[in-house]
Amino acid sequence: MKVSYNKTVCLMVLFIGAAALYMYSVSFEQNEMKAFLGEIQLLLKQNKELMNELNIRQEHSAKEQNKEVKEDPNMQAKKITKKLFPNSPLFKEWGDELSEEEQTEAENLFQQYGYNVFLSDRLPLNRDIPDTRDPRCANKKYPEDLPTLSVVLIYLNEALSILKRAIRSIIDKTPPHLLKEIILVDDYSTNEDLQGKLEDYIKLINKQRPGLIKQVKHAEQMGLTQARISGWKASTGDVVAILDAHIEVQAEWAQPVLARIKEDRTVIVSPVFDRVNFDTLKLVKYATAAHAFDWALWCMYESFLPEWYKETDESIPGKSPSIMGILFADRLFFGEIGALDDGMKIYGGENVELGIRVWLCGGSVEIVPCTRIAHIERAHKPYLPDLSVTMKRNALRVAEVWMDEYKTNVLVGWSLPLKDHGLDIGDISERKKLREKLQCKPFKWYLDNVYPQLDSWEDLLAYGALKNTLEEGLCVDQGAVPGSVPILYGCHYYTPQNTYYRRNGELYIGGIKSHKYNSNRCLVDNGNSNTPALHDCKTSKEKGFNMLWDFKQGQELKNRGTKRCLEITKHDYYHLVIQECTGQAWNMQHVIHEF
Ligand SMILES: [Mn+2]
Repeated sequence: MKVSYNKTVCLMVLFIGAAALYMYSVSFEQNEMKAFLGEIQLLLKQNKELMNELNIRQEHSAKEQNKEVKEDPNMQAKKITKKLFPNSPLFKEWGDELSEEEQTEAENLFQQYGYNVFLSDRLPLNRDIPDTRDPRCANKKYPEDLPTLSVVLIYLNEALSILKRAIRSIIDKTPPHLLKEIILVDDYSTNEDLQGKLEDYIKLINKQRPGLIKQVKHAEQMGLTQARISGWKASTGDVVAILDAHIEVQAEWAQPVLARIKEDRTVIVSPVFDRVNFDTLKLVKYATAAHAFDWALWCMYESFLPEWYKETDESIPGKSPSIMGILFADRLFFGEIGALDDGMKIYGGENVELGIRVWLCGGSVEIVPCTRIAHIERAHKPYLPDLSVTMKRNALRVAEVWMDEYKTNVLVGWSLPLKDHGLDIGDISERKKLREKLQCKPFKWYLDNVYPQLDSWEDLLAYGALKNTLEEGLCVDQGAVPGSVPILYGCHYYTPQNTYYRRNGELYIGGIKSHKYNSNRCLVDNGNSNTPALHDCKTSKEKGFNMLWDFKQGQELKNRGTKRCLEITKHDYYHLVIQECTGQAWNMQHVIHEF
């Protein structure tokens, strides 16, 4: 089809060319005419030759197509293979050419591990990955006599090829005199691959480098924090790196961190991660940023403080409020400041606890950009289907030990009641003793000096559902999104019905942001209609909207500017309105400070 289309185009060009030449030639003298006719003949002859060639090509092409059909039934079968798992994230951008059997195998492995084991098994252990470092990193010179490094790899049911690739990259990319040992911490894996076949690989390496790989095996699943602690306890190097096992390290990854910790043993360091896609296993470069958290203590990326940006050199270390999880520390200093909180369960919060503790108790946290580690972001984690359960509990533990008067913010962040939240946070007496012993600073110092981007919520008076005393089964709700009209709705107490009242008179509906640089949505009286409105608070302030409310628990909710009230009226059913005050009363669910 494609060939015959090309042929048609070619013929048209030749025809027009020949005709134009002919028309042109008639105005010439006869003798000259002859010469031109000769040229036309030549042109036509060439045209004929071209035609022949095109015919030959077309035939050849047809033969080729037939050949494909006849001689490679397999290939044709693949082209029409249907996607067996059209909804699986694994096959969104990968796996088009797989047979049905291969698709099933790949999908089963993906379900088991959360990343593409089928592909990993087919890639070389020492595969090349792009060097994502700032160009200045390659030119840096480091001292020869750096501290030695113990690398701890934590895993639970990791795929064998992924674990082997992590080990391979560490051995290949660390100067032998600096790499003291690699400690594999198995948090009670059950997959068979990690038994015999892994042992064989370890033997092979230890034959070349006696004692390099050590193993710590848990007899029951102890969770991420315990696994990290047991790996650290087993280590003997000057510096310990506690890593996930689904990683590959970049060139010269160890020297920048070792040099930094040699300069200052009280610095806990995180590398910069790059993302390895769980499906294609391709590397995506991540920007260098600080690590931090919101008031629910979920980790997130954060900008550095302005000083770091003034240097305009992305290869220099930057101070960070917290770490995401992977860490490097002076082995002994890590013990002196209390390692990790062993009362943490399963997953989450332990990294934030470490960050806050190190800052408050005599150390600091840094990101070292020339140390980069490629890390697979799994589609699902092996520990628990819903991590928020342990995350919430661990976060409350951090709040109780470290956050002083700001601990209520963690409850607000999780929309929990101030009293009787009903969660067992375990015994925190040892951690409180540690805080005493190390004479750590108050949490306010951390907010003021280390993480000023976090909104301290100091003036937050109340939060939770907002109900009118006339009808307590209905709650104020942010209404349709996108949209800017709050409504009354049957109480369900999820985020759309979370309201917040601040001492300055702002009233938010539909959630509160943890950071000063983010904006909430404020209740506004536009002054002329009865319909209440929700607008971005920063914009409302700039535009001078009526966004401040006088409110006392159990009393009216009155706009300071218009002197009108938020009330409810009944036509068939209750509606949320702003009108002349008739003395209706409101209650907000949880009161932080009496108001
Ligand atoms: Mn990980």
